[in-house]
Amino acid sequence: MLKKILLIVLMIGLQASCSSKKKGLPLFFLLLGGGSGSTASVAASSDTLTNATSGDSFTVVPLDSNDSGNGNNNGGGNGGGSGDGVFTNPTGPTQIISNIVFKVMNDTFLWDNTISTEITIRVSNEDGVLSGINVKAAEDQSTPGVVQFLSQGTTAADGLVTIRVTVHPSVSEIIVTIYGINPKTGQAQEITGRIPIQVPDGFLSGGGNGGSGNSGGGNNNGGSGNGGGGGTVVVAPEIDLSTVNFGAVAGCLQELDADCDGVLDADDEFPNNAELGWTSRTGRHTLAWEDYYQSSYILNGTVNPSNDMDLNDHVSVFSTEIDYTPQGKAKEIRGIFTHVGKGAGFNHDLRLSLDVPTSAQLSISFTGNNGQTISSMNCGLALSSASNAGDCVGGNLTSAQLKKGILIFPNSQNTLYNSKNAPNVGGALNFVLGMTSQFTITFAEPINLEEAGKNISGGHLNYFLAVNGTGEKIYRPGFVKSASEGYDLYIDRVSGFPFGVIVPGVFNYPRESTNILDPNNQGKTGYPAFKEWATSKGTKSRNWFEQIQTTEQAKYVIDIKSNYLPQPFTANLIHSVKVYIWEISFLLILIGAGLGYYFRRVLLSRLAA
Ligand SMILES: [Ca+2]
Ligand SMILES: [Ca+2]
Ligand SMILES: [Ca+2]
Repeated sequence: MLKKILLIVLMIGLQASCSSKKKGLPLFFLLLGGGSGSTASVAASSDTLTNATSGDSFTVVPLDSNDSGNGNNNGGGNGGGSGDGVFTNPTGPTQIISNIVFKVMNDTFLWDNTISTEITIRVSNEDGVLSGINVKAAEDQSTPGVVQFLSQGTTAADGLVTIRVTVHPSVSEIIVTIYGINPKTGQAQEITGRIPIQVPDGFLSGGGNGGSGNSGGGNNNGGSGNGGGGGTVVVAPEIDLSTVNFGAVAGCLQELDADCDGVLDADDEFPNNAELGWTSRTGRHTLAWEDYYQSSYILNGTVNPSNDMDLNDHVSVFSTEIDYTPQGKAKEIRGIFTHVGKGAGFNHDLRLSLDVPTSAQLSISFTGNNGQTISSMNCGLALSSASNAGDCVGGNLTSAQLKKGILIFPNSQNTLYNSKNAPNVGGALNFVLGMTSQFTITFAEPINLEEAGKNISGGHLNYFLAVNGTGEKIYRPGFVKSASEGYDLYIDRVSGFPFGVIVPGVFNYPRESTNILDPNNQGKTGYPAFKEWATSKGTKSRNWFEQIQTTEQAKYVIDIKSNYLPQPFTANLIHSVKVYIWEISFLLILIGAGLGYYFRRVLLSRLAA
């Protein structure tokens, strides 16, 4: 029962940190020590950096001592081999030496205000590498004081495991925990430590931190004195963990892992289903597009005269959830999208492309802004050349059809009831809520979604906009590169402008024909730090959308938040919590932190018992 309470509290915490608030200072802002408009990126603490470089990152935490050796800890990893029988000789404590090196992640992928990186860990003991070791990644920075499970993996025959994590940009450190047994004493214990995933720009003496080269474009001293804000670099730590007197927990400790799938009950969202381990949730975000692409202008290095960079041509509020197997493969994707903006003359279809080697069952339904299910969706497409199996009705889609694109919203004129929600500066907003689309994609076989940057960039899936009039398909940064030169085709090479962005929470997007970049520094943008974010390729001013706007700046954006949030369409999935109860969430978070600690100790003592 405690676990249920804890899960709910954790989800509230997640929601609070991912969503925009109706009032008050956003939590994200508090985390950044903000309030004054600071836009500095977040780096790991100096203690964590020092410990990582000196090899002192990890410590052994003995679990409660009334252990009995537990009988079943034979085998499992070369080290544990002769485990039992040694209990009578409780000699040495577990010792650890950690050696950490950092690989700089490709900075092209720092878009969308989400940090996505990987942690590789190799575990060995005095007898050689250890396979079958459960390695878990968690974080406690997105909601202070609450430890949130992220992902886990199991070391393979070579002692290696790689865990991909996707976190809020306020998260600069990951808690890595491995469970095992001291074969000398039979005592259960964990080895745990904090590992940096964001380090100060220039921290790595060997250089290599890409970034740099703010692509000229003339005067790029982004407006309104955002004091300095040295950037951070996202790193992928590689950890060599050498231990003495540490071995794998062999077999299944069913008291701790009811379905024996290797995901401990404390982290298992499907504790009685060995096929599934956990669910990752994006929380509420906004997906906003610029629809006038015309690649030829960009290739020629000439500013595109028709691209007004107002990022309001197609806007939807959404959240997604992905169920993972205990091996970290995706089994099911659920999404809910509500159309809110169409500051465009063109019409568009919004699609999701999945590059996977399996088929999937798609179910999809639509709801009107009157709350009624739309029994027969008008499936007149904006771009008929992009039409695909399953459009508007669902069904079984082959691998090739999944790659061609699942239709989330047909024809944007229809899904926003012929409205735009995009007045010019000074114009009145007569807000009309668009239709809501809800879908479930269940893969025939669980798949590795994160493989080779195919399906996820910046922590989000590969959505694209199909545009009538130009016949173009527009992608977010991170997915499509020039074959010859390797640059990202959906980042304007002149200005650094991305053609699609995902912003945490509900985004008050620019008014019609208001250039969010404000290229001539005329102060005609609601987001003066956007330019620094774009020209630094996302390494600086990651919270450009959270700045407190002056009255003058607010004239250039559309107040979608206060129109959208009271609506019943919250773009939250079933497991999430509505945003307007966030006011009570601080209290619950405090309670949750206490309960979480208590519950964890109970579990750990049961492991040892
Ligand atoms: Ca389990
Ligand atoms: Ca399970
Ligand atoms: Ca527009």
